[in-house]
Amino acid sequence: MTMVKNQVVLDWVNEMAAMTKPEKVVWVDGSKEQLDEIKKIALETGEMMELNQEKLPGCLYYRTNPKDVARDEKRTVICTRNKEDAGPTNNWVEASEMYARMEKLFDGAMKGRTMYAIPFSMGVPGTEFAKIGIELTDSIYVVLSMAIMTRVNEKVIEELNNGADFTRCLHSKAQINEQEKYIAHFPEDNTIWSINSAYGGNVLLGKKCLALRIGSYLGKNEGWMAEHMLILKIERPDGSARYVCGAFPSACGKTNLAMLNPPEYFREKGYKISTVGDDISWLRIGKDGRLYAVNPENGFFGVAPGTSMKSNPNAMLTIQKDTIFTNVARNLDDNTVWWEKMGVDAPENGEDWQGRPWNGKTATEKGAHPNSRFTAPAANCPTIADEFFTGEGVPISAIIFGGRRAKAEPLVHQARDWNHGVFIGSAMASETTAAANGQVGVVRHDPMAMLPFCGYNMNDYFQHWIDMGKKMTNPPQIFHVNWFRTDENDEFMWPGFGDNLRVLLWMLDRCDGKAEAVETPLGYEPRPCDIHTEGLDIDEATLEKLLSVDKEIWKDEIKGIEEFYEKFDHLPKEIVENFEILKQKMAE
Ligand code: GTP
Ligand code: SPV
Ligand code: MN
Repeated sequence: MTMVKNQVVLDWVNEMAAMTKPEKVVWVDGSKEQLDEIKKIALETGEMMELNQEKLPGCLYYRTNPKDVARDEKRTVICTRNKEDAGPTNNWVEASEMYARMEKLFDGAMKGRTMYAIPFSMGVPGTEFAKIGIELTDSIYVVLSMAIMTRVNEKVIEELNNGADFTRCLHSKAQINEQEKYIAHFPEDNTIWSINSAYGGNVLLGKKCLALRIGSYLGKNEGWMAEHMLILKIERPDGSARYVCGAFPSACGKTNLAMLNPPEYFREKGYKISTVGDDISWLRIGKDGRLYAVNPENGFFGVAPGTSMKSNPNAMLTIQKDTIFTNVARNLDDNTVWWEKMGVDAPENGEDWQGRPWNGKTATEKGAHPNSRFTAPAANCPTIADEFFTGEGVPISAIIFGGRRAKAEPLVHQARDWNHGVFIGSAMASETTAAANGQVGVVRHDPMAMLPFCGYNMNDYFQHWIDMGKKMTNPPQIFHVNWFRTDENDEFMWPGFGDNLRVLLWMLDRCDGKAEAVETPLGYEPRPCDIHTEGLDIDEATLEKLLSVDKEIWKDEIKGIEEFYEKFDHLPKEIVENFEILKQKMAE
């Protein structure tokens, strides 16, 4: 393999090794031969298990400590010199204090283990968007996952040897000690330290930690944006291609929308969907004044439960090979995987996500953890877009915000303009999910789906959105959707999944100035007749309900926004103005 010669890199790795004291340091170059060797070690030690290699070639099974099954927001910290720079929504510890605290935890944390050094790129190396990181870790799960989720190859090493800057990522699973778990970010030093977890978003440091928390900080300083957004391409029968981004909180439907399978009626007409990204977007303004997006990741870390050939066939086809399954149930008869709402019978002879004997017929508890996941190469996805591979930005026509709201939010509405859209994003709320530790199903405000991922002061983050809008001559239209509205029996009223295309088509027509809309206090909305319902069994009364805005409920919503905004001491005036307009319109 090409050797890393950059002395800054080598000094840093030596320093981290002197602190963590591993038995040895192994550089990872991403080659199949080396990854196969590393995989073998994980199978020998039991860190991971091999699944049925005929049915699921290249697939592995991984189980975490039952207390380490999701992102841990309470233990996630932004460490700056001044508290003000972390802002009102982040946990903060003064940077030097946090280094001192964590140096004690990292001291000897890798004793008897191997330290793997993984140079990786977020984005295609060599493109305008790409950023390099190096993750040092004592977890083989992390090595194999990073090789799927990021670009790990010789080009990255070449860039480092040419003097490229990099994010310094240090991870040790240590003893998976809950009390001493930290996921700490030092944006001012381009550094991330994570200890005592071995789960996804806490430890795959290229993802939420670099691509969002450090990324958003870099974006603010360098004039671009890092967002919790999917990217989707829609081709219509007239040959036009459009790209949209969507920001929904964790486990609220990004992967599913990104891989949307059009209803038969639209497929036959020639509508086609391709997937550019399912979780993270990096966005820059192009010379033409439009907003361009790339997906900096190289794989999908998707929610397993609910994924079936009916709900998301493209995801099911993506995970047939070279995939890591975490905390799902296992079928012991044929050594395959299972989860709730997979659309196939539960195993009679199985094991639940904690490895306990489990029989789907008699079980009262879930087989798979609600936040169980698959980690799969994006290249496996049947709908992956060509643009994903070039790493060049795609021009964004629409930005969609959304969340899980049983009652308050209509199926879709459109912002009057960019600043109104920024207000909508800043005020959005969603019911919490199993993707993060804590209570599930409680409504919380989650601006732009970035509450857990903004690496700096959120007041300034809102201002950055307003400022970016001012720099664009042709900004995307902004929309808000809610696939999760329920009726009086608590059943979802909207079929969701592939049928979400029906809502996307109205949006695209709005972007093209073609579709009708009515004005509501929230913005523009389609009339029921503006939504294509061909081939869908839904009556007009239901559609009307889905699109309705209940002013009584919105009295409480407004109170909720007011309370939430109290956290922020310098909200942009454009947001305040748009909130005032909403209050007036709701009172009319
Ligand atoms: P993260 O990876 O945590 O960021 O989540 P995500 O936003 O990508 O969510 P994902 O697409 O994985 O969906 C999460 C859960 O919501 C899954 O169980 C899906 O089956 C379900 N879901 C997704 N889209 C829809 C929809 O349109 N309607 C309904 N009812 N459920 C949906
Ligand atoms: C999310 O929680 O938004 C995820 C999963 O995409 S994790 O990588 O764990 O953050
Ligand atoms: Mn996510």
